[in-house]
Amino acid sequence: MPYNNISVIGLGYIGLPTAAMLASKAKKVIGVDVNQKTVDTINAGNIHIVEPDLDVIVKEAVLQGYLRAVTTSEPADAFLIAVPTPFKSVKKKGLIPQPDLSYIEAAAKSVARVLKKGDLVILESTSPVGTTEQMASWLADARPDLTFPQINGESSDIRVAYCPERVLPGHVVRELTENDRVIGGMTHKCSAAAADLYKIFVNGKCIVTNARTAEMAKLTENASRDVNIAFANELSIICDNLSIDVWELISLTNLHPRVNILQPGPGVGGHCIAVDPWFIVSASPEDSKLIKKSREINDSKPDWVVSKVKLAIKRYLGRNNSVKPQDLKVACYGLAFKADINDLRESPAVSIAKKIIEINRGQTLLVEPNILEIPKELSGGKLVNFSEALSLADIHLLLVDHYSFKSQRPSFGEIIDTRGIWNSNSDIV
Ligand code: SAJ
Repeated sequence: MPYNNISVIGLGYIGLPTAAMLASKAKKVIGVDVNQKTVDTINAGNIHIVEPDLDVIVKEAVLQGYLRAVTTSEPADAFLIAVPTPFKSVKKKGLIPQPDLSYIEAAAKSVARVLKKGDLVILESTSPVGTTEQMASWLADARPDLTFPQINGESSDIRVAYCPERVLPGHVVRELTENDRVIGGMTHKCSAAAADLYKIFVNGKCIVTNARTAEMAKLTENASRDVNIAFANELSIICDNLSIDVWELISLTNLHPRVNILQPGPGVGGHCIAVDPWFIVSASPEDSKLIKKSREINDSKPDWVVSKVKLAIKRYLGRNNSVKPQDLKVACYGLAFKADINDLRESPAVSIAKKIIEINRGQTLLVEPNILEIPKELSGGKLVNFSEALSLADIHLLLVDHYSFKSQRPSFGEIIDTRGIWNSNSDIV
């Protein structure tokens, strides 16, 4: 199947780069997004997200007429759905978050209107096991005139597959082409059709399985990282109790050829690792003990960091009788959810900074070199640059290991380093 007209539904962090890569291979791509502003931005050859090298590819694709954005679905040969799958907010503490598939349902219904015999529909959104089958049944309900693989198997009019993205924010353009892809068709022909589509821009291997295994593979990748980070976070608390430098400890243990521990931090942020493991837990609550515990360990790390700051404040004021609590300056270094990006969504650093602003009677200084304005929820703090914070603050709280923070460590005051870049055993670059 040549796939000359491809539609990508959802032009966010995954959909837009994928649309741009397809368009860069001289395919006519129609990007669909419900947000008119996003659509206008892309049609003007610009991008609404920060991702290295993507701006140039999108501009070129729009200028050459290969990429066009719209707000409602149009006919195409293949449809790639890359919309968000958040979880529903939990009303009571202790309840397991449940996935919210409403964006996929809306996307499926909008695609169903323009489907024709021979089309391929791929779900890319990170989803609980069984979502591809659910999506196929939404499509079938909306289009009784077409046949689908869940009933008609290999002879169906429409091919349906699940293919998760695995790209790392900040490296999306490279990883989209280089990473291997797991392709889970609802039938063999569905898998083959989807593999043909990805081969347009993927240089990595396209490995075929069934839809449920592909869904679980994506959740497992992120849950594996979450569990490993939880182990590192648990170690960091134990090491703090025992006066051991956890970063030195991990670097030493990782010298063992079969040990590879990840890094502790102030908690796990972003919209993937902190969310996806819940899709496994909610499907199998009794049997996901380790995955659930890891989520809880990582989610509780920000509170532990705040308790360390409270202790540091007490210590500092105890040592410096002349400093009044209202004169104390606490600096939070970094607000993004991880190093060298400007994305503050679901960032543990933001939730910690917010609590520091609440508990600190003096001024809270916020350092985030990748943003120009602080979010509303942190309006009680003051955005300053790195050197101002180093020279003004009494308490220095390192939350994100941005490259620029590695050049200098504070020379006075209390230091709480949640990323291990200022601890005495780390090198200053
Ligand atoms: N983190 C640590 N310690 C570590 C590594 C990460 O505390 O050793 C924290 C980060 O600071 C951040 C969070 O974890 O707050 C998540 O960061 P990340 O770099 O682990 O992952 P994401 O969310 O940027 O991207 C992940 C990736 N998944 C895996 O590496 C298994 C990416 O490949 C996925 O495509 C992406 O989730 C996704 O979209 O699901």
